[in-house]
Amino acid sequence: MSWVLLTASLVWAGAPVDVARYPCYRAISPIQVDGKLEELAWQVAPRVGKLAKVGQFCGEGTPRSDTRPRYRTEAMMLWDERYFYVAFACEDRDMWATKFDRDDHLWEEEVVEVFVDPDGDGKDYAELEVNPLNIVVDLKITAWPFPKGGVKESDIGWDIEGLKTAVLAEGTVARSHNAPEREDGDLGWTVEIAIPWDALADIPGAGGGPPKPGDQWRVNLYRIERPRDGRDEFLAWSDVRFLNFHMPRYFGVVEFTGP
Ligand SMILES: [Ca+2]
Ligand SMILES: [Ca+2]
Ligand SMILES: [Ca+2]
Repeated sequence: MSWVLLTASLVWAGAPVDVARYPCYRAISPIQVDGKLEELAWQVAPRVGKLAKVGQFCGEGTPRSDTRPRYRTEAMMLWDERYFYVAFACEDRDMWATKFDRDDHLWEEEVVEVFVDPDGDGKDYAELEVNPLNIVVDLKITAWPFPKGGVKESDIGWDIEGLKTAVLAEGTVARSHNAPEREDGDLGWTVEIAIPWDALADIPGAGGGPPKPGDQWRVNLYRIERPRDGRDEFLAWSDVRFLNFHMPRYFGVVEFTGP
């Protein structure tokens, strides 16, 4: 094998160097999924850093200097033997949702999203979305291979068995586009999620069960914010380069740490 080919295959096997990385601590205290991020474990968990706008090549000319979103979004992750925990804290002056049922197409409105590719193959992964009313949509996704990306197949009938989610809204969530609650000035919403490891065994390539300390999984965290007076904003933890969340090559690297 030539050096060029060898180098190319090494790069291909791992994550690109410029994706986000995160040390996921093992929870040092029990997590109660109630939307309140008051547990000691959350207090000591690292923040991922603020989510930023995606869309370098979105075709609408969003310049890279303009990645700052309208509102702050912070996120954290934790794990234990049973669950992968994700928390979001979303500043939002105007929370709204008009979809009220499991597996509604929440991505058409305001959501936070978690994509989990357990074996990091850049092909099969789980997608979970939660809206400000704590409604959930979950899907099993197969993406087109890099560089095309995008959804090749999706199974919205798949549900994450044993999933726990909670939202704490500070303010009022408007339930229609013109509800008076859209004008009353909100503070934001926090989301607390527990995904059972066992449920992720349904993803092709996943081994099932919890990771071992030192394991690295590919994960991305997103938010969609749709203001009344401005452009919709698509935010990511690990920049996916395109206005397409389904670019698993650019998901972040989450390393699960011991003890
Ligand atoms: Ca809690
Ligand atoms: Ca909003
Ligand atoms: Ca589902």
